[in-house]
Amino acid sequence: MTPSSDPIDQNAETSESLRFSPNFVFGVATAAYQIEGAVTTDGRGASIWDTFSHTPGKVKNGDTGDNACDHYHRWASDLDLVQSLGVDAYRFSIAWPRLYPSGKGALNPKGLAFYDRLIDGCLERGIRAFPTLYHWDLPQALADKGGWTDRGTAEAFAEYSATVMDHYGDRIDAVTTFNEPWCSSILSHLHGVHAPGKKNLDTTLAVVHGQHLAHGLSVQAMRASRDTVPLGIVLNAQSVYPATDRDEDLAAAQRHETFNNALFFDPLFNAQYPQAVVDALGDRLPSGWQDDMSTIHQPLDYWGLNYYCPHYVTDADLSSNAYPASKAFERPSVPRTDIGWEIDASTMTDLLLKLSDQYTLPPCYITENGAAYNHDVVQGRIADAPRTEYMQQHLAAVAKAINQGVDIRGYFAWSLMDNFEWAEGYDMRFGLVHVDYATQTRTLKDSALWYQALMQSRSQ
Ligand code: IFM
Repeated sequence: MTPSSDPIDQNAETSESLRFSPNFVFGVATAAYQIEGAVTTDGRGASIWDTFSHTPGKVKNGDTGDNACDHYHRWASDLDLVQSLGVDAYRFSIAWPRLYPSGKGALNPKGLAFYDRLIDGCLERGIRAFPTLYHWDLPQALADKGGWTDRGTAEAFAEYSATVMDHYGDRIDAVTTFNEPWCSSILSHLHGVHAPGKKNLDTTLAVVHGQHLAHGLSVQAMRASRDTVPLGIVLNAQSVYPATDRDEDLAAAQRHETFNNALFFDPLFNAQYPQAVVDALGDRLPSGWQDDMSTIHQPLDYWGLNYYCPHYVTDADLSSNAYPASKAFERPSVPRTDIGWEIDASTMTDLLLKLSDQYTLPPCYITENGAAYNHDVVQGRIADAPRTEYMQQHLAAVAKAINQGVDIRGYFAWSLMDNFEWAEGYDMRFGLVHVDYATQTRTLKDSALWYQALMQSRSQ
């Protein structure tokens, strides 16, 4: 990726700090299981999310991704929508079980052909393609053999990565290995909220390590295939604050940050696990982890930040709880989106500044940002002013970070359209475009019209 080194047009007049340099990439984002549907079509294999969503009690209302937005069949008109917004790029994920129904071995030509259509469709519409390899849909066949705790899964992921680069590498603009590995390790193996719904610290640490290893092997495999496509990883780093200024809460916030952020940033960018984690949990990390550090630590062309809200935490007493012994603290009387996440855009600037101070990072893309608001369609219109306001505030926060020296090259709105919001099912709507799931009708919300106008204002 060779974006400008000056992402903000310093001379531009703007009242909202929303005028970015011409090279700044604006896009929209989605993920395969959240929109595609067609889960048994054309030879797609099952993933852990098929299994999980069909397990009673795991997803609200018993919702599944079986049909989702039926994007598998509607991809062309969905790309027309992306084009109509006037954005530069589309960030989507490739479903591993469409390419390799069993995770490895036989390649499924029909699955491969679907992403040919999608990528070529982007190119035909002048949209840059930013695929992600892993947005949580681990092939069930690999999960049955131990999933990310098994080194064979990391090796299979490298094989799949090489296939993607061999086959699509001439037509894509960047490849992200993992989307939010925190979710596919801690949220899903410690908190039990996402597939496969486990609650075990040892398993979690093995999964964290297995995914780091898979990322490193994937980067190596893709570079061996073609070394011209920019490669990166997307992290949902948390902006962590103590609930009070009590020493216990300050210490808990520090531990929380180490466990939820440094556990990812340190190995990826510094080839080590945080010393505090090694001290507290070293004997529970998979044996021989030290030998993988040089594979995990690969030079990257970019990193992506997915940002939504700050995290306030309080002490959970380390003497009787496992590290990091921190608990979420819900601040009363603060503005929140419909999913309950606190709104404070200044925390995004703070996080970007803090991380660029702590680590030597490659250029950053904001690979997701957006808000859940569940406005209804009223006479053909979705008046979602709070979403527009949220995005304006967060874009201004990005501009502020750039002005203070953080190298940020782009912003992707989450999400192009309403979709399957994981354990929340279809109740929570993050889209710029409203989806009526009964009819699959798409309607641009007011926020989409605002984003479209913002895109148009760039060329004036
Ligand atoms: O919908 C998710 C997405 O899949 C990953 N990042 C956060 C979004 C909102 O929860």
